[in-house]
Amino acid sequence: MDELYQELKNAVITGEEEVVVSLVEKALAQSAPPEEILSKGLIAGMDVVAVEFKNGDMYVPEVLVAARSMQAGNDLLKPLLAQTGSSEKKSTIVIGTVKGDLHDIGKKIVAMMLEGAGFEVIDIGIDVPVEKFIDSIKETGADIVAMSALLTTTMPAMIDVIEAMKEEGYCEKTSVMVGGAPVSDKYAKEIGAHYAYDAGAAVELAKNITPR
Ligand code: B1M
Repeated sequence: MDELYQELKNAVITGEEEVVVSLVEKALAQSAPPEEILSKGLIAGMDVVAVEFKNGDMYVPEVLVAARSMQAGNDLLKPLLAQTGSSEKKSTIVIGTVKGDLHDIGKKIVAMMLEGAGFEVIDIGIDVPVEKFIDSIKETGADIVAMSALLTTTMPAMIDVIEAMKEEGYCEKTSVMVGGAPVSDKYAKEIGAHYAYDAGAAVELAKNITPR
């Protein structure tokens, strides 16, 4: 089975969606536990992608293709994991691009990489108003709220969300993570959030700031 997991991991890294799907099916046919296929095949592959992307050895299109292939495999496993109740409780992350901002691509990559790393990710889209962030935290009991902004003019919307979280009493329980091209570590500190430079760093950060 180790050989099959290695093949699956490599297929995720190279983004061969059809190969990923057929290897997941093959592993299931051989009675491999779904959580093992997820961790030793799919997540193991995305872990490599995260590191390579962070180091500049992989580029956006390759990451998107890898993440898509990982998701295709994950889609086969999801119902089985839910059915058996065998999926261990994963941290939940609500992610969105802040109000006034329509940039989607980077946020999507971050969301897919987080999902690839085993987090439960709820992507609430772009141009997300404060109330939608708060409602989503309320509904999901999110461990982390992750906000993306690509415009200098929309960065302050992150502060609005954090202020609303304080008012609603969520800041104790829910960590805040921010990112996007104009956002910096300094800015994140000023507004009381954690900062990740890119999708690989976001995965590392999320692992560090939530109990798993
Ligand atoms: Co716009 N845009 N755009 N744009 N756009 C930028 C951001 C800009 C830098 C271009 C420029 O002028 N050089 C500039 C912003 C200037 C500024 O404010 N500093 C700009 C502008 C001005 C605008 C408009 C105002 C243009 C206009 O209409 N006059 C307008 C605004 C619309 C709006 O949002 N209200 C606009 C519109 C658009 C399009 C719709 C055409 C399109 C977006 C399409 C889409 O997303 N579906 C678009 C695009 C594509 C860009 C550029 C060219 C590329 C952005 C991108 O997707 N990068 C961009 C120029 C640039 O960045 N070089 C630009 C690839 C992506 C993988 O990287 O999003 O940075 P990025 O995500 C990275 C990291 O930032 C990080 O990880 C990701 C992966 O590594 N990251 C996080 C992102 N979110 C994170 C969250 C985290 C952690 C890390 O934790 C939560």
